[in-house]
Amino acid sequence: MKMKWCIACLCALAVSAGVSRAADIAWQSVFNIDMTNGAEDLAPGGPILYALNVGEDPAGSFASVSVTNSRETITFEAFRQDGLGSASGSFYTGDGGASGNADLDQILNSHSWLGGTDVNLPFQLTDLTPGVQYQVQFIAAADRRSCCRTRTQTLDDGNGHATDPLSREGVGSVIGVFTADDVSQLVNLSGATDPGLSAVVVRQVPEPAMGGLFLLATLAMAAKARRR
Ligand SMILES: [Ca+2]
Repeated sequence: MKMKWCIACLCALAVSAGVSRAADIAWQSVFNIDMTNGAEDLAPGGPILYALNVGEDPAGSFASVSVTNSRETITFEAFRQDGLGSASGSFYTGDGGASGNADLDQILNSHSWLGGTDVNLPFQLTDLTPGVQYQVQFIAAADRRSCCRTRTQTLDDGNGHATDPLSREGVGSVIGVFTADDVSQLVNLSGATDPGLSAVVVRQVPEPAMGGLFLLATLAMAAKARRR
């Protein structure tokens, strides 16, 4: 596994009490990735720490996939973790999914999941700097097959702050902001059946000088989400 993939770790089998410390996460409203201009729904922010194409095979043809929107290009590194189910195929596009961006479609066509009923998948964001404010965007397992499209997954910080359910067929996404209190941050992903993820983007919250621009972009996205 390349080092840059080690900065985030899906600890599927166990998370000991010693690494479960986590700061409070302020979650925004859950929304679905737009099916015409989906790349614009990759949230703007400060410098990117890492972006993961969760479920993609690092040894395969899509080890690195870059998505360009009107603001920037974000490079997603393929990421899989032992202990989780992982698959790349046509889970999103095979049954009518289309984000309007072929690269984002590729990212949505792979996901990792923890199999079972009412299971809890602990996701560790690592390589953080204590005291720094981060923004994390999660995109749920994208899966529009008849077997699985109605499944949902919910994220929480372990401190009582949970999102609304993220849709698999939506595809659901959510943005959270937290100030790191350690070098890692635990996020729990839970669901009635096989909760999973397609992608994660971790970036810093912009410096104050950029705050006005960031605020405008965030407000525009929030307004867009409300219209859906
Ligand atoms: Ca993926």
